[in-house]
Amino acid sequence: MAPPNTNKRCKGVQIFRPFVFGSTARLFDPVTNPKPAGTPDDHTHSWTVFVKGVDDVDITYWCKKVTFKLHDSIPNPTRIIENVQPGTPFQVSETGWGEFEIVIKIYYVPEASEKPQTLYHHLRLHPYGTDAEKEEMRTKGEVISWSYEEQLFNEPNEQFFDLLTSPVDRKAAGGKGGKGKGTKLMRGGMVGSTGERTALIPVGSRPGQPYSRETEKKEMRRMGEAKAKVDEMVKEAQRQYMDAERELAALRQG
Ligand code: SLL
Repeated sequence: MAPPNTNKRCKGVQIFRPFVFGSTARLFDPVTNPKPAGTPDDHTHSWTVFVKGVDDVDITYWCKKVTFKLHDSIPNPTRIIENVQPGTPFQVSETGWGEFEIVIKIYYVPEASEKPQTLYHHLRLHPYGTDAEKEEMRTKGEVISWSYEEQLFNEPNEQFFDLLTSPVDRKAAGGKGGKGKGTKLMRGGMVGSTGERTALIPVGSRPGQPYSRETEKKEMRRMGEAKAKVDEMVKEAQRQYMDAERELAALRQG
């Protein structure tokens, strides 16, 4: 018998889920980051590339598998990561000497009936950005290149919609199954008090977890200030233009 048609799309519905991807790299240093035995001589850094939930919230209910295509100079460059513990990153750690583009492919759970999606990440080993940002990376001893992303599910089918919005089984999701609190999943208000899966990001930031409503507000303030500055520059340019026009008119009359 044919299976029931569970592939009906939820018309007009869009659901998004935040996640983070990127890399963290550290220079080898005899004290702070010693080279593991057997590491080739020309390798200067250790690094990790990952895809994970914001604040390590579980994403395995929609993301089933992630492949990372590394540089061809690296032994078996296509790494397949699946069956991760809910609430832990999909990640690959390596050592090396050079920066390159990593092709990240995200595969969805079968219920989604969605084709995999490709992301590109430039592995950064060396401090970059403004002088202040470079200095901060040197001081911390870590080169961080992370991006916040939102996975959009457009008109998910009914079965997947239920999965996306159903209450979290904390035990299955790596928690302690009801007993005890403070599982990773509950941190930062990512899972509502009723336990449903949500798209909320945490209220505040903490080290290693920069994505929050607080950062968002700061960023908006920064953009507001930048816009005010640009508006002022436009006004100043208009004033100069009017002055020049007046000067020109006076010269023509004279
Ligand atoms: C460059 N376009 O020339 C880049 C290539 C390749 C980095 C960087 C090898 C690690 C290994 C490694 O770090 N490759 O041998 O496992 O800078």
